[in-house]
Amino acid sequence: MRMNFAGRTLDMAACHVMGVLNVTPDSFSDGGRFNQIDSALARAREIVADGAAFIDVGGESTRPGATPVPLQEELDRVCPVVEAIARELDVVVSVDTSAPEVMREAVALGAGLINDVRALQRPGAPEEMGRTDVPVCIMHIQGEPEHMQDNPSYRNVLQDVSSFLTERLRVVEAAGVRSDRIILDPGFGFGKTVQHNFQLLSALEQLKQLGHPILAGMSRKSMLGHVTGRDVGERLSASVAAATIAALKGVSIVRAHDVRETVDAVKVVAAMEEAGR
Ligand code: 9MG
Repeated sequence: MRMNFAGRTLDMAACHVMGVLNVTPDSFSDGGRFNQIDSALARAREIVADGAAFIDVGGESTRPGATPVPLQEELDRVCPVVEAIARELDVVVSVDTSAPEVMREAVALGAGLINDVRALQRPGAPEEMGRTDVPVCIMHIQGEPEHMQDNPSYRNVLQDVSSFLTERLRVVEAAGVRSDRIILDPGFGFGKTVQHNFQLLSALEQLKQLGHPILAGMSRKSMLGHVTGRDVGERLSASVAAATIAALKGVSIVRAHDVRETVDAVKVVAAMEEAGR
C-alpha cells in the first residue's frame, strides 16, 4: 500500500526510518533563535544523509514528567524549522504536535505528516486534520506526559490499546480524515510499565489487523534501559535491536535517534524478506 506525504509517495509495505529532531531549548546550545534554526537544519542534513525517509520535528518534550509548552512558543520553535527543511531537503517532514494551530501552520509550510502522541484528542484536532490531505499518525497514550508513568494499568494491554485506537479511528474518520491517510502507533513508554511495553512489542504484528500502517518508537527509551541496565546515551545496540524486531514484525516506520545504524538494520531485514519471496 502506498501513501502520499505531501507529494512524496512511500510504499508502506516496506519499513522506513524516521529520524528524531527535537527543537526544544535543551536540544541545542542557546545562541538565539537564528542559531537554533541553523543547528536544526545542520542536524536535519545529517539525518537525511544517514538515510531517513522522515524527520520528526518536535517543539514540546513528551518525556515522562514533561510540562506543556505555550502555543506561541511551540509555533515559534517548530515553524521556521519545518519551513527550512521542507524548502531544502528531500525528506518527509513530520511534525510531532497535538495542537491544531501547529498542525495547520506546519501543513501550510510543507509538513508531510502530523505525528500526534495524543491521537487527535485536543479539541479541534480531528477537524483540522480533516481539512488537509496530509497523513496523520495517531498514537496510544494513557494519561498525559506529566503523570503518565505514575501508575499505568490495563486489563489487557494489547486489547486496551487496540480498543483505544479503534475508537480514535472512528472519531478521526468521522471528522473527515480518510482511512488511507492514518498510521497507528501503540505508544511505547506512554503510560506503560516495562512489562506492558514488552507485551506490546511481542504482539506488535497483531496491531496490523486494524488495517493501518504501524509506527513504532522505542529508541533509547527506558524499557531498553531497564533490560540492559544502561543510561540513555548508551542504548544504541538495544535501540537497534528493538527497531530490528519491529521491522521483522512488519511495522512501516521506526522512529530513531541513531538513524544510520537503524537504517542499516532495516536494510538487513528488507534483504532477508526479499530473498524469501
Ligand atoms: C514524539 N514521540 C516520542 N516517542 C514516540 C513514539 O513512540 N511514537 C510516536 N509516534 N511519537 C513519539
